[in-house]
Amino acid sequence: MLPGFNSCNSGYRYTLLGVRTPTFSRTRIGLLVAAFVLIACVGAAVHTFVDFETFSLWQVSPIPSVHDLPPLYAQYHARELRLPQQDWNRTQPAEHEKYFFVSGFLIDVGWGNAFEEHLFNAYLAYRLGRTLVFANYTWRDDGSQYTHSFGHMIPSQIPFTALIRGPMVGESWGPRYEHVPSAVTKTYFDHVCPSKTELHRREVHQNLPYASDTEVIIDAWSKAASSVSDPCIQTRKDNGAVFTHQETFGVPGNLASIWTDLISSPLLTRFAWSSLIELAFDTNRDLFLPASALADTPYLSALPYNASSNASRYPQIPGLMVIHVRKGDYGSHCNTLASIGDPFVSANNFPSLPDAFLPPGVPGPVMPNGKVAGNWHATAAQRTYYRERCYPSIPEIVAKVRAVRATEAGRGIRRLHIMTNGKAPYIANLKRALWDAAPGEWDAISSSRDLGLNWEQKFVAQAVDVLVAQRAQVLIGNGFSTLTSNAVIMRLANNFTTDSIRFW
Ligand SMILES: *[C@@H]1O[C@H](CO)[C@@H](O)[C@H](O)[C@H]1NC(C)=O
Ligand SMILES: *[C@@H]1O[C@H](CO)[C@@H](O)[C@H](O)[C@H]1NC(C)=O
Ligand SMILES: *[C@@H]1O[C@H](CO)[C@@H](O)[C@H](O)[C@H]1NC(C)=O
Ligand SMILES: *[C@@H]1O[C@H](CO)[C@@H](O)[C@H](O)[C@H]1NC(C)=O
Ligand SMILES: CC(=O)N[C@H]1CO[C@H](CO)[C@@H](O)[C@@H]1O
Repeated sequence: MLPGFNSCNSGYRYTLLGVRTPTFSRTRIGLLVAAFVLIACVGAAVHTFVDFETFSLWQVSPIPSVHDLPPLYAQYHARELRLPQQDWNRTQPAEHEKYFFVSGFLIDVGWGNAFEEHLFNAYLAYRLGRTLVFANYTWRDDGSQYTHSFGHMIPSQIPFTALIRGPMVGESWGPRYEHVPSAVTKTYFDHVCPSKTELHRREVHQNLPYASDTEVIIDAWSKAASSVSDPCIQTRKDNGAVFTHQETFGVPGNLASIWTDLISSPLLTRFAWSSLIELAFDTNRDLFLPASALADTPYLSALPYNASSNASRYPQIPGLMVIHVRKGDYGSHCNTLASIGDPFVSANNFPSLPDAFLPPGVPGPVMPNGKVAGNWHATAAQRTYYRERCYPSIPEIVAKVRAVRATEAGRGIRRLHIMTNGKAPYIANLKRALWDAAPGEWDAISSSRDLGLNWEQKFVAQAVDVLVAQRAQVLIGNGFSTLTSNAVIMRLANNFTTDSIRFW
């Protein structure tokens, strides 16, 4: 048992409006934690929720005095530097080694955007036949340890391995992919590649039509990279990201050409969440799993990583519905989306999914920012439609939950988890409305704010919600949110049925 873990669970649970699940069985978790996970849960009685979505508004109550500063995840950074594919004795790449680093990756964005971009950069490196170079999940890249965001201190950089495992962060690509090199850290890349050849996105894309298909973009990078003999390639930082919202993720149809290959690649078949994230799931799992399943379900954090990644590791949780309720900035953000005519993002706009986004009077899928669709001036009816789909009211949420429960995919739903950046009084009202609309039909209704999280987990809490969302029997997501779309990607990659993926 890791010292301190037990004691920080006592009196730990927030007042859960109507959660009737007993909180036994948490105490064993400490035994199961991988050794490198630091349990830093002193002070968990002060419950904070860190919202890492784009345009986020911090929901956090004052930082407890036992933690003057945010966590720095030092043991994860150290472990990344020890990845065995990095031979620090080298002063230059070995004969066969060729690296690729997207230097202009997005910073200061929510986890949904950061994960999405990293997945696609990893796929690009794979298609180029080059070793992926990965940096940190970065809020600020000026060498600082901490940064202020919406009045709160957060880590400036979080190692990706504090959130995820798999080939995206240096694990092996596994059987049949022995030829694919394992990713390395940016620190190692700088070590073996003191000088690099920079590719300019503007040049690589200059002959491509705006918002080209993803396969076309990859092809252009492939040609550009193969014309360089230098094993050390990075993109030019001031040219920004390779894959952007405007040209790729926000353009309906643009992911179709690579989709089948992407989801069957080890990037997703060997994907896993970090032990830290899985431990947070385990700690709170009595909110999500049916009570009858608790005894026979192994803790995620106890499963060896490479014995069961993806589909087998993260099976559907029967009886659980997850809904993603974006509040805060979305009040105005949804108006902006209506003004510019943005569509659902990424996998959320796949035509195979129910609840397609089709504003009245628009002949086909909405294209981003009017750039593809031509001039866009939202009508009053279209603005209303955007509001309903992007920022539903409590009665609209309750009605949608009820309607989805009545479908075949919603049969047997007894628990609801609300992933949200909403404030406590709002969540209390929403929970009350959901209970009142279906007396006796719920066993539990929980929210992001109800999760018991240790100090390191609080700053990566959105990933915990994605893990829950990807496993729910039914998900009702926000079609404009990349956090939702990442859960959708995982569900589709793991062969969950499309009728279990719904949107407001
Ligand atoms: C690197 O060099 C050190 C010191 O010469 C040696 O002990 C170590 O085995 C070397 N490591 C590798 C991976 O070659
Ligand atoms: C990632 O963070 C660690 C710890 O702060 C730092 O040493 C490293 O340089 C960072 N990597 C990059 C690419 O900035
Ligand atoms: C799992 O990891 C072990 C040790 O790292 C390795 O020997 C084994 O081949 C791996 N199995 C798979 C399926 O990747
Ligand atoms: C996906 O699920 C369908 C049934 O829903 C099944 O027929 C198919 O074999 C599954 N595919 C994989 C790769 O598991
Ligand atoms: C390691 C592992 O569990 N891989 C599995 C990932 O999921 C696919 C099916 O979606 C399986 O075929 C793999 O065995």
